[in-house]
This record gives sequence, C-alpha cells and structure tokens, in this order.
Amino acid sequence: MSKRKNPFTEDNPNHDFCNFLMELAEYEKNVSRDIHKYNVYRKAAATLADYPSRIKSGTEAKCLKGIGDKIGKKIDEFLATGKLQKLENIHGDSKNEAINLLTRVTGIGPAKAHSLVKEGITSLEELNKNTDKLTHHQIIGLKYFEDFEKKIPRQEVAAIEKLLVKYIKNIDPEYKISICGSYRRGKSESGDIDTLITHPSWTSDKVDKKHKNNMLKNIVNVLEKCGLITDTLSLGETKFMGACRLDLEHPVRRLDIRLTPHDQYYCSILYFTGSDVFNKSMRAHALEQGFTLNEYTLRPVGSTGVPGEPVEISSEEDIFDIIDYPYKKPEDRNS
Ligand code: 8DG
Ligand code: CA
Ligand code: CA
Repeated sequence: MSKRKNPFTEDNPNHDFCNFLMELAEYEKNVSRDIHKYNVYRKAAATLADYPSRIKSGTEAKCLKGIGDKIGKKIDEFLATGKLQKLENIHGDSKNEAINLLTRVTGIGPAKAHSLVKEGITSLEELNKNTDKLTHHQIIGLKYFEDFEKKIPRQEVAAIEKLLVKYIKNIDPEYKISICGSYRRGKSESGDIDTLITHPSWTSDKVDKKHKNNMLKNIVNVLEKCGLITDTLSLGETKFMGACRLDLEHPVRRLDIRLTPHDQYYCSILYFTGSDVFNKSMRAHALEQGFTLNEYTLRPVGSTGVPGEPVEISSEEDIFDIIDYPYKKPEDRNS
C-alpha cells in the first residue's frame, strides 16, 4: 500500500475534500486502528475524486454513494470554515503526529508505530539510532524514506517496464509481464510499480513445486545482476517486495512482483489493477450474485456457503460477465 499523504491534486475539483478525508482515513488506520472507519473515509474520498464537478454542500455530497450524514457535515464545516476541528485536534497531538510519521516508513504498521512511540521513538532521527528494533524491511524503508515518498512519473514506470520485459523475456520469451496498479489504471503518477508475471508452463494444478520455487528467485536474481533491483524487502515463492532504480539519475522506487499460475492470471490482473476500493465493490457484488472472487479465482458459493470449483476464465471481461457487473476499463476503476 502506498503511503503518500495527499494523493489528490488540484486538477480534481474536489481535491481538498478528498485530502481531508484521506487524512482522517490515515488517522483511523494508524492511530485508532479502526479499519472500518478507515474504509468508510477512503471510499468517500474515492467517490468524490471521481465526481466531475465541485461539490457545493454536504447535502449535495450525501446524494453520492458512500457518503452519509457525518461526512456531509464535515464537508459543510470545511466549506464554512476552511478547516476541520477534528483534524486540527489530531494534528495538535504530538503522539498522533509521531505515529503517523512512523507508519510512513514501509514495513512499519500501526502496531509497530504505537510500540515505538511508547518507547519514546518519535522521529526518523531517533529511528535511525534504534535500527536494532527494526526488521530488515523496516531498515530499508527508513533508508529510502524520502525516495519512497516520491511519486513515480508515468514515463519512468514505462521505462522500467521496458527493462523488466527485456530482462525477463531474455530468461524465457514465454513469460508474460504486466504492470498493474495505478499505472494500468492510466494514472499519470504511481506510488510503486506492481508487476504481474505468468508463464504457460506453470498452472495451479501442477504440483511441480521446485519449478515454481525457482522461477521468481531466478527472475529476481537476474534483475539484481542487471542493476535494476537494488534491494529486497521480502522474497517468497510467488511474491517479491523490494526496490529498483532506472539509473543513478532517478530515485529508488518500490517494486512489487507477483508470480501467478497461468490459469489464475485474469483474476490476478483484475485484483492487482485495483483500485482496492473498486476491488471491494466488485467482490461485494460478486457475493450478491452467489460468487466469491479473490486474487486467485472466481468460484460459485452454494447454499451451504462452501465455495465450489473455480470458474474457467479466459479474459478479464469474463469475470465481469459471469457476475453480471458492467465492464469497466482499467482507467474507469479508480473508485
Ligand atoms: P499507488 O501505488 O499508485 O499508490 O496505487 P495502487 O497501485 O492502486 O495501490 P497499491 O497499494 O500499489 O496496490 C496495488 C493493487 O493491489 C491495488 O490497486 C489493489 C490491490 N490491493 C487490494 N487490497 C490491497 C491491500 O490491502 N494492499 C495492497 N498492497 N494491495 C491491495 O485490493
Ligand atoms: Ca501501486
Ligand atoms: Ca504495490
């Protein structure tokens, strides 16, 4: 998850509302640890971000999906006073500020941030003096704190994509490589680079574990040797989290790679493209239609509640069709 604070820019007519809603969302996630409220605020922000004209009142906002009385009132307060008392209070509390700061380090979640603050560690400077309390992931997150907060321009993602494709196809031309996330949704900037890889020789029914185990490790190895991957945060059989760099003129960027079985490719690409607010709505719709959808499969849920065999899928459109959800192009999946 990208940790940028203010993702909405002025070309969006409701960007100021979106930004205060996202600040409230971050507060609920990091300080109150209330994931439900976090999701409510995020959903409201995504809805407003997608709305083409300037909202003029809380009442007008309440007509939109995911915006209720409380958020309507906050919009009115913001329109009347230019600020939100709740946020002013939050920002006035140094403990909250410290927790929010520490969770911006990749690998530091709300629980870890709370425990660090309890021990009196409230700044990056102090964190740097206490790296013995951090995991490898968190130490790398701290090392590249500033780089990782910078948005990646679309053209730089495209340049990295080109290199990824070149190096990975050089291992085996049958690899299929797709950059998902906000880049696939057409965004002009991204928080990180989400790479999905599949290969026709590996399907979920094959039990050739050794083959699978080595595929991602081998890819990461090659990308390291080429100098594209600079650091590894974590590396499993199907999931890599780490860092890459186009060249020394560019910042170090967060890179995620997922290796997916060939038969699960379309569910994976749908999931990994997001947005995660969109994924949540689509999964909820699937359930209403009697299906369970996740990053691997789409399965019917019988009256007993037990999921059946995965439906065979041969395109992203298939998934929309089967659950009777109007098809949305990746660019239209931002909320
Ligand atoms: P960004 O990086 O430009 O900030 O945006 P993003 O590409 O949409 O977000 P991301 O955090 O990199 O996640 C990539 C996709 O993964 C996201 O669009 C949807 C999917 N995803 C979920 N839930 C979650 C989750 O809890 N964590 C992460 N990291 N990804 C998730 O649907
Ligand atoms: Ca991303
Ligand atoms: Ca990501």
